[in-house]
Amino acid sequence: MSLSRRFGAIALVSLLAACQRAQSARPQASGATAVTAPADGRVEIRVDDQGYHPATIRAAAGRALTLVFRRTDALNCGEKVRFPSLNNLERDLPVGQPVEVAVTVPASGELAFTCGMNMYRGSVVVQ
Ligand SMILES: [Cu+2]
Repeated sequence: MSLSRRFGAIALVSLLAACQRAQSARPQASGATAVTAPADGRVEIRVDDQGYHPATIRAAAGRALTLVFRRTDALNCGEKVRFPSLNNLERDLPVGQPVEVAVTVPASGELAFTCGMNMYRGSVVVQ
């Protein structure tokens, strides 16, 4: 195994460990992290080793929202955010740099987003 491949493997293992810590630390019922989208449609979402804050955004069907993801540190596996129902739309989240994703609230149900490994989860939920 080459040196760079070995470093890659170590990085992957530490990312998986971060994901698993986040899962085990997550409270069973976390209604506290839900917000209603503000009038201007901009929703700031912090990404840390516990996942997305808020993890649930309530908004009216058909509204245009701007989700502004800000990853607080490199010690978590939130380096990518992905929207499975938007044809797997994916954005990199550099640490400390806000990344805006424009979305439209679906007609019903929810618009889910996850980290690259599908372990951090959040969603925009129709009000
Ligand atoms: Cu992950």
